[in-house]
Amino acid sequence: MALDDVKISEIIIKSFSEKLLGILSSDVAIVGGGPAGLCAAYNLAKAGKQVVLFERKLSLGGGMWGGGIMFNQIVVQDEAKKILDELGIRSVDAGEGYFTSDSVETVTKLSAAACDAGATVMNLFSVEDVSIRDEIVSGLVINWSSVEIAGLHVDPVTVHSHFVVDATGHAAEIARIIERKVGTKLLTPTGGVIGEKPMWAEVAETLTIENTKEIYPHVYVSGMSCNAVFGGPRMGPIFGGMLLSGKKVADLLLKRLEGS
Ligand code: 48F
Repeated sequence: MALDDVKISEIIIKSFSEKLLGILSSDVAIVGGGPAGLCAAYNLAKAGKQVVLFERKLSLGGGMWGGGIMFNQIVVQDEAKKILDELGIRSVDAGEGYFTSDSVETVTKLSAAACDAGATVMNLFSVEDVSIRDEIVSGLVINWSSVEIAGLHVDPVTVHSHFVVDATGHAAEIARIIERKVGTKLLTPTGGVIGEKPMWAEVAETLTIENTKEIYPHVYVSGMSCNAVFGGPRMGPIFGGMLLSGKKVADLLLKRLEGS
């Protein structure tokens, strides 16, 4: 077969344009492709929902690749082991309810599961704003990460989504955008982003799951951003809470979508 360079360009441009048109409206738009966002995407797409996940970086996985201090192993507690098992991620029993798995295997199998389930992944996109109608978030404003990184003055475009998940990790970027633009109207005790507290894995893991909830009409938090928003501690390289939070936000949204 003779290869035509321009034909290759045409295939990429046409198929990507179709993909982009396909995400102009979704059931759930997830911001952040770390463990929480990926687990949410997998569970929502598996249930047949139209899911798009935006990730600023080239690769999915967020803070999971490097395990702890670049030792590429992660730890999960026994409550989360069933998620590893469901995805075929091998783990080793480290005793006393702790399990450990290879972080690269965990990221890649979680990412593959989200894609296989039907989630559309838009890497290299940054969410830089939200769209709000009648005090409900109705979509996201997106731009190429390269535009953001280069500081270019290029306007973004808007996509519609019934629900948004802020899975942006420590930065809690979507919550902070809403706080900055509409004032202290978040569904937190202060109405704003409270900010994360120092490391304390046990409390942090519990609070992450407890605070996986709606923080503004049609916006939910999942993963480490729950603790940043509600003032919980950080947890370091234990990842069960991230996976369980992703599963919880998917369950909450499935109920909302079925009721709407
Ligand atoms: O940080 P990240 O892995 O969040 P997570 O899923 O997990 C947290 C853990 O990795 C770790 C921890 C637990 O042990 O404390 O930090 O809650 O993934 C967040 C992803 O969101 C992307 C960012 O590049 C990262 O991959 N992200 C952040 N802001 C934006 C974004 C944005 N505005 N637009 C697109 N992507």
